[in-house]
Amino acid sequence: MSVGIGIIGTGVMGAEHARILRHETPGAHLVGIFDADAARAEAVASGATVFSDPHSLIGSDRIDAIVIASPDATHASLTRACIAAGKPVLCEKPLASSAADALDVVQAEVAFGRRLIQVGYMRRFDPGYREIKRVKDTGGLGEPVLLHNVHRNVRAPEWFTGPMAVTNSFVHEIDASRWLLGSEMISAHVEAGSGGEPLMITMKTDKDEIVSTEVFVNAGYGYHVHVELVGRQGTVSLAPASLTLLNRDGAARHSYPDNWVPRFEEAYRRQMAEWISAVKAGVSVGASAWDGYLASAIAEQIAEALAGNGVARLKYGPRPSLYD
Ligand code: ISE
Repeated sequence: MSVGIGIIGTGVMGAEHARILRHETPGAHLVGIFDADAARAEAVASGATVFSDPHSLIGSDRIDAIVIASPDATHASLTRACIAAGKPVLCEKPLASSAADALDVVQAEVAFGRRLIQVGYMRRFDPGYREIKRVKDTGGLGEPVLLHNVHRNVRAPEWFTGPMAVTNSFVHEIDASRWLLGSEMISAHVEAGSGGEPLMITMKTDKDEIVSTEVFVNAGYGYHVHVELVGRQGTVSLAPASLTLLNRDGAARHSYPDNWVPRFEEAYRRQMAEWISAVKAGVSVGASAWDGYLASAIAEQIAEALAGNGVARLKYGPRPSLYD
């Protein structure tokens, strides 16, 4: 059986998900598209039905599962509509634009009684991140003590407002750090450079590990994501993600992409393939709604700390048994 997919939102990520589904994902086919900008939806549709509103797409009996890639503020209500329709959903990060809204989605899924939501924290599917996790999980570093993350964008997207460097960008490192270490974050400290960036965020985990992250969304030179895990017996880090090394004029040059789509191309592909297999098998993979809630709840508290004294004792409720 081929899974019929609907995509809501055809900006950078929605268009990329449509491309991956169409050309690189056996076992699924693109049935329908919705975007608030109908011309943009038409441009991506090429044969798929363009719906005039997201709710008729979610309700269509030709659509088995939904990808949500619309603006952050719409994620929670659309995800709840998918739960109400009993359909699996791959929702782009963040799960919601506030912790309260993300918790509301979690509660809706718990009331439904079965996991339907995967949040698009795609670093969990990146071959380099997976190798770091494998090395750590097989004891190759000894006891982990420190995780260094770097998250640099060429420039902030024009739709970035307020603390989105935390709630839209840094959420990735919250999720990746929890997943890599298998730890929960308990406190945080944040400092901003002059003019508001870069941000330097330090978190402490429930196993006393330190997680440091630089977030610099206007770094200028390229899209650059890095991570190094330090253990008592060694360290493991991502190798340069560049496809080539150019030797010229007395220098060796790796190249950087302009944004996350080429950098995480393989992660997006694997994320889609594993999501489709999980939908078929009725199981779940990747970041759950609970993981999505925690990323948003921690980000919100760090954004508040950024506007205050820089310190946060992180608070969140107990994990429902659905996510054990
Ligand atoms: C963007 O929305 C993403 O998800 C990218 O992966 C991230 O690196 C970027 O900072 C975000 O704005």
